[in-house]
This record gives sequence, C-alpha cells and structure tokens, in this order.
Amino acid sequence: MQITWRWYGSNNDDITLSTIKQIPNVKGIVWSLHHKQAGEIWEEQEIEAEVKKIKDSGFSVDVVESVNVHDDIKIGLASRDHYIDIYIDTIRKLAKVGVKVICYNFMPVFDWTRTDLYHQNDDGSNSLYYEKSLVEGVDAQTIVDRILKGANDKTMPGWEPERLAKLQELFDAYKDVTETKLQENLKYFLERIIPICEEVDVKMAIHPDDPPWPIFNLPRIARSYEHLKYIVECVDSPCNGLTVCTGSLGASGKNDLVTITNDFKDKIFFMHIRNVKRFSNGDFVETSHKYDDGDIDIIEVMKTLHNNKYKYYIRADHGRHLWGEEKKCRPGYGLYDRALGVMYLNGIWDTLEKSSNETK
Ligand code: CS2
Ligand code: MN
Repeated sequence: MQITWRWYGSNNDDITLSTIKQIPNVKGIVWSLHHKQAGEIWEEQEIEAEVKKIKDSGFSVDVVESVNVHDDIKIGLASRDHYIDIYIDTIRKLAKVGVKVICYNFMPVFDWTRTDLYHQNDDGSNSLYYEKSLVEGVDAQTIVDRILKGANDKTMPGWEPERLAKLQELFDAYKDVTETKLQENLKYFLERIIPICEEVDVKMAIHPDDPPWPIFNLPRIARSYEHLKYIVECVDSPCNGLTVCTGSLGASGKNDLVTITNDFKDKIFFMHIRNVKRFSNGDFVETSHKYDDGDIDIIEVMKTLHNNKYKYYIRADHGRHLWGEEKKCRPGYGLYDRALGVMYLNGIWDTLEKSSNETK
C-alpha cells in the first residue's frame, strides 16, 4: 500500500508540498492539470513542469486524478472519436513521465453532488452534506448555483462554471442516454483506450458515482456491485480497473464495502478512504475517518486490503473542515482532517503489519 495525497497545484491549493511532506508516510502526490477542461490537449511542457515540482519535493507522481472524460464520449456522439484520440494522447504523455494509474469518472453532467458544502456539525467542525429531499425537490440549476456560490472561489473538478453555464443544452444532449446506452458508451471508450494502456503500462481506475444513485434523471453506471462487475468484465484487461471510494459507494447502505474490496481485489488500483453517516431519510454527512463516527467499517476495509496484500495506492478522501479552515479551504479538501485521516490509516495498517509479523 502506498499512501498518497491529493494536491491541486501551486497556485490552486493553499496547502503546500512542504506542508504535505510533514504528514507521516505520504509517498505520492495525486495530481492533475486542474485548469484543463475535458477534451483539452495536455501539453508536454506543462506536464513536465508539474511533475518536476512534485518530484523535487520528494514525492512520486504515479497517480493522476482526474483526466476528465468529455461529455460527447459519454453521450456517444460522432465527435467522440476525436475526444478519445485526445484522451489517448494524454495517456501516452503521462506514461512518459512515469504515471501508473489514471483515476477518472463516467458521471453525466456532474461529478460528486452535495446540497451543503459547509454543514455545521455539533462538534464545531463542518462538512459536506447531502439532503435528499432538496435534490429531489429542485431543478439542477438551483443545485449548480448553490454549489458554485458556496465554493470559496475555488475550482472544483467536475464543477467547471464554463461547462455548467450550458446546463440546459447538456441535459438535452443526454435526453436519450439510458443506463444501458451509457454502459455501451463506456465500453466503447475502454475498447479504444485500453490497448494503448496495455502498451504503455498505465492502469485506468474508474471512480464510482457520488452519490451512488441517479440524480436529476441522469443515468449512473458505477454505483453498485453489479455495475462494477460490468465495468471490469466489459473489457477484460489488467489495465481496466477501479478506484474504490468508500464514501461514494457507502452513501448507499446497499453497498457492502468489505465485500466489494475483497471481490474486486485484482482490479483495485486506487482506494479513497472516507466515512459517511447515513440517515434514515436518505440524507448523509461526511464524518471523520474513525470507523464508528460513520457507517463504513474502515477497519474491516483496511483489514481486507491487508489480507490481500494490497500494493497499489490509497488516499484519505474528503475530511471535515476543522479549526476555522472552512473560511479558505476547498470543500472536503482541508488540511487537518485529511492529515488525521492519514494517521488513522497509518495506525490501522501498522497494527495489522505488526501483528501479522508477530504471528509468523
Ligand atoms: C473525488 C472525485 O472529491 C471527490 O469526491 O473523489 O471528485 C473524483 O476526483 C472524481 O470523480 C474522479 O474523476
Ligand atoms: Mn473519492
């Protein structure tokens, strides 16, 4: 297992690489060229400059999250081949600088969706919150306005104002895209890119849908055990795999994260560990990583990874915003709770390592 940290880039993240360096056992930076829109070319010089900065600080650059997939690919338009060619060009360029895993998602229109970015918790911290009735009761534009307004002027992957300015057009374009159609379009995309991934040794790791149910009548195809099974089987290759995000999948009580982590063990190239507390009305809130603060048994998930000798990448995903940092941090990506999360993961893993060595 290699612990990583998601970093948004020099002029785009208040947390510096030297700050991250002080968090024990963080080996790699999960990075991206965050200013790139889906479908834009990633220039070699820009990639190299970013990689140099990260490597000079003593971190690996093995994981990129995300290279976003253009909507035309998800919709299945004739123009998709053009955008797939650009995607392939990016894969090749990233392989050249040593990237091993690319995390991406296939969610129509939106990436993760919440109704409140800074929900006040009883302990004085605040976190991302999803109020089900609010999403079901309003139109998508209201949610977009709410999220973009509450974002602390930070860019948020999947929530690009430029793209979402044409919301109605986007929704119209997805009108005939059923769940089956979206699955076929993912298969088409993978059939084209995976042979190149095999050639250059890059693993694709799809991120599950967040939340794991359809919203605003848009289909979602990476939200259950069966969906993940379809994805890994539709193109059978050691380069076609998964990011298992415990908080995304775990917002639904139907997803058993321990079973998923175990059954897909050979296909998981990236783990996002976070915890959520589910309420009976369908709402959920993001909690600390501690297993009994939320509904996901993170200890059992870690045990499963340990038993299976997990050797790929892991990162603490979203945390709460602590000690006043909500005034400036990117929603879910403050420093403190993610650092506490890393230490929690270190603590569990070290305990498992030590006790398995002792019984040998
Ligand atoms: C991330 C996702 O912040 C998050 O919830 O885990 O936004 C993730 O980066 C994308 O879905 C991957 O494409
Ligand atoms: Mn995640």
